Amino acid sequence: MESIYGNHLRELESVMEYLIDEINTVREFMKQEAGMDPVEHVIYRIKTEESMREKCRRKGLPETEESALKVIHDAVGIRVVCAFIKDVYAIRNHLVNLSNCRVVEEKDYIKQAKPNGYRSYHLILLVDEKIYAEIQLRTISQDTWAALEHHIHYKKVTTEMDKLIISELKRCADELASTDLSMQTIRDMIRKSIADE
Ligand code: 0O2
Repeated sequence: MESIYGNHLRELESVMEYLIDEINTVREFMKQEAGMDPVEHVIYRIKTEESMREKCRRKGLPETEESALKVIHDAVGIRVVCAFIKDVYAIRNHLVNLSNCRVVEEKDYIKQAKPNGYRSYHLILLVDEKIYAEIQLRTISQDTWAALEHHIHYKKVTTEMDKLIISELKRCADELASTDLSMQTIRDMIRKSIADE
């Protein structure tokens, strides 16, 4: 069977590499400036053939190159996990200002969490007016929570136990968000105290 990406796989890879390079550049810059790596880890992938076809079916789209590259925007996916909330926004600011990238969509699920408690910053960029890439930026706590929640993400809620699990997860998400804010405040205080010395 022909690839759903036609002959564009190499282009997808090179856009992914370009964005990773940019993330590393701002990461290095911030490291030099503040003496601390703002990024805990980065993961990235080109959506697999099977996963892209499954997404097309789920969205009622034909399994074509057009759907995979133009209608669906996460063939290229990058997740940047930071220790602190302010670093999420600093990296976001760098990416949205890249001259060859146009912001197509931004969803700030950190300021406005999903009803289930999901928090993350989602950015869709159109690179060189050609290739879309989805970048998810989040803190370590948000990432830990999302990984756990992923197990039940697509599960139908049927039993009382399911409802309890969902409400407990939401409670954890809110507690983690409050801890993220406290950790940010502590870091700001440490930096101020060092600067004042
Ligand atoms: P995968 O396998 O992670 O790629 P769309 O991208 O159009 O299907 P939507 O709702 O417009 O969906 O986009 P949104 O809200 O920006 O979410 C896209 C991605 O964010 C998802 O990708 C997940 O990776 C992640 N995400 C969104 N909501 C949740 C959530 O409640 N829990 C967790 N754990 N992750 C979430 P995919 O394509 O669903 O899956």
